[in-house]
Amino acid sequence: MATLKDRIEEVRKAFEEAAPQAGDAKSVEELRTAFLGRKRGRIMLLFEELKSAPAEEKREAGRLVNELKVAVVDRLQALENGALMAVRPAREIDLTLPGRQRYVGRPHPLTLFQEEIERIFLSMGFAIEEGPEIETDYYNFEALNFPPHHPARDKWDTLFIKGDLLLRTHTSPVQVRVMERTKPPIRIICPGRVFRRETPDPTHLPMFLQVEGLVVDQGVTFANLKGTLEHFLRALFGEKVKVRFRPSYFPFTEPSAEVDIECLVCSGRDPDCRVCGGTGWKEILGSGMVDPQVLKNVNIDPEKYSGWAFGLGVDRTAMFAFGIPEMRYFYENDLRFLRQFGAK
Ligand code: 2NM
Repeated sequence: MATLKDRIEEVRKAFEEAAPQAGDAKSVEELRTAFLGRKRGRIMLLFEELKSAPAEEKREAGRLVNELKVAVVDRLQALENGALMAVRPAREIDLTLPGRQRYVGRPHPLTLFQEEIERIFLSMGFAIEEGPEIETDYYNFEALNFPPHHPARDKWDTLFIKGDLLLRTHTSPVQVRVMERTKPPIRIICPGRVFRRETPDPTHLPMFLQVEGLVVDQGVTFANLKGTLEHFLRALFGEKVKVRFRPSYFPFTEPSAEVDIECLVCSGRDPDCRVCGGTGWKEILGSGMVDPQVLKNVNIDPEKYSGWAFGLGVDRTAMFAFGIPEMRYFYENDLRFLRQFGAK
């Protein structure tokens, strides 16, 4: 009579014969049911028989059935993997094709323009300083010689936050902070976001970019202001550009001047020019000699030191330089607009 051990060997042989025939997922599954199925699987039946086997056979037969089961489970897994691998893609994959193209980012046009301005001043030995966008009334106005309730404040229509806090209307407070903590000589520019209560239109937005500059030292004169700003405007707009200074007023400078360059759109030839209004000139920046009261406010002795300062709207100037009719284009982030600037 065949022993349990013989029947284990029989099942093992049967599995080894059947396994190579299982080529797809379905036949692998059928093989699994035939040998490992919970009720009728041939290995499971061996486990049943094992229960009633005589004690002297049980030990070795038990070990053999277990070994067989582990071997069958392993082999079925391998067969299943093979069946999955055999499923071919509908089309062959062409590995020589290029990968999916990724978009390469680029600096925003206002960033490029601001950096151009920064490079010119850095080349003249200026340093770049930054400061908070939320300011106190003192740094935004009082230290700059605007007394409370003075009508000059109306020109800087302010977004107040709470109590003493407001959104800075210019980057001059950065210059006040630098003058407070630094001894002259001071040569800085302060780029950054500024905020004013404006109704948006083609040339005004409630947030825009500014660059302000400041020089404080012994013996600094209006001639230094004029020469430096002329050099800056020629570096930015071209060596041949015509520059003119016009008297003006700012609370923090005395005397003050507005600086114009010739209209690069019409060169003064179009009486109906939309950019210069037919004047032939375009205002680019405001400037002046720092008021002695401002120097006193930051503990710099105006008898010993003098200084000049300027302020320029980056957005407005970039519009003029690039011939853009709408300030909002800079902030809409339409790629058809943004892709026209900087490296291809
Ligand atoms: C301008 C025009 C003129 C200016 C003055 C100062 C400071 F801090 F020195 F007083 N900062 N910026 C200034 C002067 C700004 O913007 C149109």
